[in-house]
Amino acid sequence: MTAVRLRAALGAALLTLALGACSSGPAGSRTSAAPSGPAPSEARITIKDFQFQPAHLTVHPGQSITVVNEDSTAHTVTASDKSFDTKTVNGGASATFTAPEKAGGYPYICTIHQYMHATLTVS
Ligand SMILES: [Cu+2]
Repeated sequence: MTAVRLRAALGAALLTLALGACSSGPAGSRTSAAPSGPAPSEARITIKDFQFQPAHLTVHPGQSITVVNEDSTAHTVTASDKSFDTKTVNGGASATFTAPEKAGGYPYICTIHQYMHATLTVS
C-alpha cells in the first residue's frame, strides 16, 4: 500500500578548487631564498588574473615546466612557433610541458585569450 518513491540520483558536479596551496605572501618582486626548496631546478608558470607569472622565465633545455592555473577560467600555454603547447588547462588545474631543446627565446600566448603573452627563455 506504500508508494515507493524512486529518488533520482543527483548528478552533482563538484568543482574541486585546488587553490590556496602556498601563495600567501604579498605580490612583491623580492626573491628570497626558499628555506625548504629541495628542487631548485623546478620551473613553474602560474596563471592568475589572466596573466602569466613570471612574464619572463628562463629554463634549461628539456626542463620540465609545471603550469598552475589559479584562475577559474581555462587557459593554455602555447608557444608562438608551436614548439610547446599545454592545450587547455582548466581553471584550478595544472599541467606540465617540456622546454625545447634548442636555446633561444620562445614567446608564448594563451590561445583562448590571445592578449595574454609571455616569454620562455631556454639557455
Ligand atoms: Cu587564457
